[in-house]
Amino acid sequence: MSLLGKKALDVAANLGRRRFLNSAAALGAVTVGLAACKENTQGSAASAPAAAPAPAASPKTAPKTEITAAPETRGFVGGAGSTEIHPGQLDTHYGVWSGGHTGDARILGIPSGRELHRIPGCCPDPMVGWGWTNESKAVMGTKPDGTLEFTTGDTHHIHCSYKDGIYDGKYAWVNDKLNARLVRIRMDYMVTDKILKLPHVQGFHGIFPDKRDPVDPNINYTTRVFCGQEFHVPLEKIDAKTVNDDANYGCVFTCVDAEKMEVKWQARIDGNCDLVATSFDGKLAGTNQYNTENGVTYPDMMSAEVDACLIFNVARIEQAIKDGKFTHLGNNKIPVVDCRLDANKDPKTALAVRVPVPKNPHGVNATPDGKYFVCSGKLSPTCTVIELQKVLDWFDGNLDDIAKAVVAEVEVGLGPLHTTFDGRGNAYTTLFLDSQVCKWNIDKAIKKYAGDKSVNPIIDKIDVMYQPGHINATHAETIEADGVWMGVGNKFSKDRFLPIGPLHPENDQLLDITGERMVLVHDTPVRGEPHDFVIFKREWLNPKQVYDMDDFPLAVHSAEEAGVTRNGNKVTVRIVAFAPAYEPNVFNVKVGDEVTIILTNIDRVEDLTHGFGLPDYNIQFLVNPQETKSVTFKADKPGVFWYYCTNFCHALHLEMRGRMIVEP
Ligand code: CUK
Ligand code: CUA
Ligand code: CA
Repeated sequence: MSLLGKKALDVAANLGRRRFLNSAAALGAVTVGLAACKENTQGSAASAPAAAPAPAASPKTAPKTEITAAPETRGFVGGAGSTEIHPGQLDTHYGVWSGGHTGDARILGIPSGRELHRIPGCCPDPMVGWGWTNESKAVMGTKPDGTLEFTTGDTHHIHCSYKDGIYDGKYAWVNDKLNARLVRIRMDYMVTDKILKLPHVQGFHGIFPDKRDPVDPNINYTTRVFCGQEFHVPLEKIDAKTVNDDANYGCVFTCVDAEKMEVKWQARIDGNCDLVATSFDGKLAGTNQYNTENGVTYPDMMSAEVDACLIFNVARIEQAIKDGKFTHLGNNKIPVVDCRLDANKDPKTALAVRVPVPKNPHGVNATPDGKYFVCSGKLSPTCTVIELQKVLDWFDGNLDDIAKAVVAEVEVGLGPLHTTFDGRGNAYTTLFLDSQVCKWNIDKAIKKYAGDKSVNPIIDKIDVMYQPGHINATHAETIEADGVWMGVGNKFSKDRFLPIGPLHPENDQLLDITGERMVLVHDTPVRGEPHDFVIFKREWLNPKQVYDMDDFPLAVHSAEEAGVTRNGNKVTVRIVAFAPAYEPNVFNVKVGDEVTIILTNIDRVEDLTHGFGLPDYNIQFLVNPQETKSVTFKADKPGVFWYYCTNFCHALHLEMRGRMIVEP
């Protein structure tokens, strides 16, 4: 509280139902009070923002530019069009969101904000039977007894596969921070098809696919996914000494083969990895590091005034592996290269270089023109612009000091976290503490940093509700950033929606960024906690509506193929579903049998999905048109069990059922 200005306290006293959070997300005084501590100025042109807390942990002061007004006072109507999608109309854009601690991914229509789909990955989802069917269990991974190894997850960052600098609609990847898994989603069917557990990694945070190969010009598409490790752990071996001695802890940076979903290589690093970005030429991958101190406590992690963005030379690392310059961690076969500082002092041979960035940066984002990485300051009120050609120059021995790759440090406001771009040379950075988005011009920031005091790179600021994290504009992670819509993921919604008890939704907001000034146009309540997302026009994706039966080796093609076969106490029951019936609609097994049910939906009609629920056996799943799924269980309860269709499919949907008779 001591860090809040008097005005903020006055505001707090008068807030009424706008509950004043002063401790949520607080990291202690030393972190400048990362808390929701600001009045809602939206809709009230007269009110100024609450006094900003002083950036105690930073030598910098807040920028002077304060442009804050409700959009209705701005005299500007956005050029992106209406967010209202009328009945029967389609959204113009897809939004692909991570789900956070629901462990899923989500598809939203933009600009309406309507949630269209959830794609389960690391966690079971009874809606579709994810985690119940044999096929989904095989993707998720099981223990020797056949039960799932993990049933919870925490998905943060979602990015799509590239070709020629734009999305090719093939895959999306999302990280599971909790259990260090990389989840791949097939975008043609919008289902998870592979999950990879990363060895040695805890706190798997940033991911980014590459955009082309660093060497082979013919490979102009994604073949790698880079993965960062946020938490330090003992890497060499685990014994009573190493687990207690944090001087022995370390982190790795992991490169995954995008197609095979296998680890290609890992790199030992100093410090940690937070988020990850890749260059458009395929040559560089970077990760911002907030814990260059290798600390395990707050004071440790925040002791240095300068942290870093660690940038990897992908071609050199892979050449070193070809040349046999690698070791192993543990007893797996994964090549591990040394990207620690001591081993990489000579630019001519260095595999990685550390670019200095002020205090505990969060987020690193590649500009759509391919020229820069932008790191957001978090505990410094600045964004740092790193020129990638200068980084390449350093690797070539043509830049004497890597600090010279920093070409701008622009003061944007308090608590900068993530940055996006409009393709017109402007950047948009979320300010967590200020509850604002700051629009700034990259070229002007560079000019100012070079000494031209007359330029002001700050173009606009707008209040968002409240405490924003990720931000992304249409196509902003591609070469076709078009600066039309911009999403902002706010961590707090407070008073923006009807009260629903103590757990509030979060607030994903949409802004129109076609003009000089940003316009807030839509609030979408979302179930916690989507972190990251990308938004792209619907033409870039063409999902299929009906499966191809040939893709399923177990498919039951017709009622003639349906029926029961027995092999000892293993019973296989092949069933077809076609509205509104199952064939067979009765079968017999004996107590103690191991029963496998294989179910094919032979309907070909779009949107004609059937369910399969088996009472008291805790089984439920969906089969979409032409899809086959299976479940295996032990018939341990005698009696009559009506399996029934759980998904409304027909006027006789309620009659769509059959009996499993378990004989004692
Ligand atoms: S982190 Cu969540 S707001 Cu995991 Cu991308 Cu920055
Ligand atoms: Cu099939 Cu309801
Ligand atoms: Ca630090």
